[in-house]
Amino acid sequence: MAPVVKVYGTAKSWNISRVLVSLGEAGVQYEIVAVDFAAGEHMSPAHLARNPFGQVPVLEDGDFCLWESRAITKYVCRKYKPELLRVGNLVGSATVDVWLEVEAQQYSPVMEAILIEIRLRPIFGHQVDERVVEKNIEKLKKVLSVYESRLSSSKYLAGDFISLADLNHVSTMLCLGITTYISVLDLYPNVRAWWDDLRARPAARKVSDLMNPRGP
Ligand code: GS8
Repeated sequence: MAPVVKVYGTAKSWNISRVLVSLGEAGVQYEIVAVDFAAGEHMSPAHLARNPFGQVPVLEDGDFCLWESRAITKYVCRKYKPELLRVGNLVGSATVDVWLEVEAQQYSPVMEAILIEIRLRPIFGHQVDERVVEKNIEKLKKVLSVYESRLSSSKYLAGDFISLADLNHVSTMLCLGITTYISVLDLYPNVRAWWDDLRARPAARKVSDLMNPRGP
C-alpha cells in the first residue's frame, strides 16, 4: 500500500518516533523523509514552510503540514483512531488529557534530561555527566512512584483502556530500554508490567527496530 503520510526527521530521535508509534497504532502507512541538519536543510525555505521553527518532526498529510510531536500524535488519533483519545466520553477524554499532560510536563523533562546525557552526548563524542544522570534518575523515581500507585488501580494510565497517554511514553522508554538505567523500573512492579505490555505491541516493536536497528 502507498504511504498515506510523510514524516520528516529520523526515527532514531524520540520526538520523531513518538509520532511513528501513533501512526503504527492507527494503522497508517508512512514514509520517513530525512532532513539533513548538517547541510542546513532544516533552515531551507522548503522546510521552514513546513515548520517555521526549522525543527522535526513534521507530519505532511496531503496539503496539511503540522509540527510538535504531541500535536501530531493527537491529530493522528483524531483522524484515524479517535478511541485512543476517548473522543465522545467527557470523563474518559479528560482523564486521557490529564495523563497526556503528565507525560509532557512531569515525565518528559526528567526523562529527556537523562536521555540527552546517555544517548545524545556519546553520539557527539561528549562525556556523560553521571551527576546529571543520577540527579534526574532520582527525579524520575518520584514521577514513577505516582505512576506505580495509579497503575495499581488501572491497567493503563487513563483507565483500563490503552490511550495516547500511554503511547506517548513509548519512544523515550525505548531509548532508556537500551541502557542499564531501565532497571529503575524494577522498583515499580506495576510500571514494569505496564511497560512490558506496551513494548510488546507491534507498533512499539516496529519503532524499536527503526530506532535501534539490530546488526545483520
Ligand atoms: C521538539 C522538537 C525538537 O526538539 C516536539 O516535536 O515535540 N517539542 C518539539 N526537534 C529536534 C530534533 S528531535 O529531538 C530538532 O529539530 N532540533 C533542531 C533545532 O532545534 O534546530
